[in-house]
Amino acid sequence: MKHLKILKSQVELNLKNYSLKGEPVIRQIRKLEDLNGIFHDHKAFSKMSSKDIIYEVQAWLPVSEGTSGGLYFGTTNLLPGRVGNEYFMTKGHYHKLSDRSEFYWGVQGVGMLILMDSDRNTWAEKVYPGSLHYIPAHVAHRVANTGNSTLIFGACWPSDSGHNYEEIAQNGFSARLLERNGEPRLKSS
Ligand code: S6P
Ligand code: ZN
Repeated sequence: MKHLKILKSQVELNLKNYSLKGEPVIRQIRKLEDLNGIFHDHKAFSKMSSKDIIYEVQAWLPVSEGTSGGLYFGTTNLLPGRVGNEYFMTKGHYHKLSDRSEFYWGVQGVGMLILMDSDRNTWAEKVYPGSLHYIPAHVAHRVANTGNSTLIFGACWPSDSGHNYEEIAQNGFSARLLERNGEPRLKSS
């Protein structure tokens, strides 16, 4: 019975490094080998250490996956680096229920949120501490780290959205974020 009780939430967010503490918190690590096929320079990719960690996600999923009306909270730590001239980035996905939207926000470091609509128009928003991003329904999303330090961003999404990674794994985004003369540029692929 919670009536009249003053409680402490079961999960805490460390506001400095955005790590989550408590139960239940899930952790998911993505190594370079998990990102096989997403970078365009296969030769550069094959010369790199496949066991290197590229990003780690921590999330609090308070209700079971697929529950309508619930929310999930996650944080992603994306390391700096490049495969050839392409920045380290997350796999990227549409939502399985594609009409579900999401918020991202920048916490530490700099990067780009790369977005692609269902007509395959691709654009990007700068990510930096305090940047806030509304990812509309039917828009694929991924984040690239364009800086020299770990990029940390937060995310909040509906518990019934699910992830559709297959579409991006098969067809990619219609543009790539590449480094040119020290600057990130979106280039049609
Ligand atoms: C979940 C949310 C994030 C990403 C994370 C990794 O909907 O968008 O927590 O899962 O940033 O990206 P990805 O594309 O590998 O799931
Ligand atoms: Zn998402």
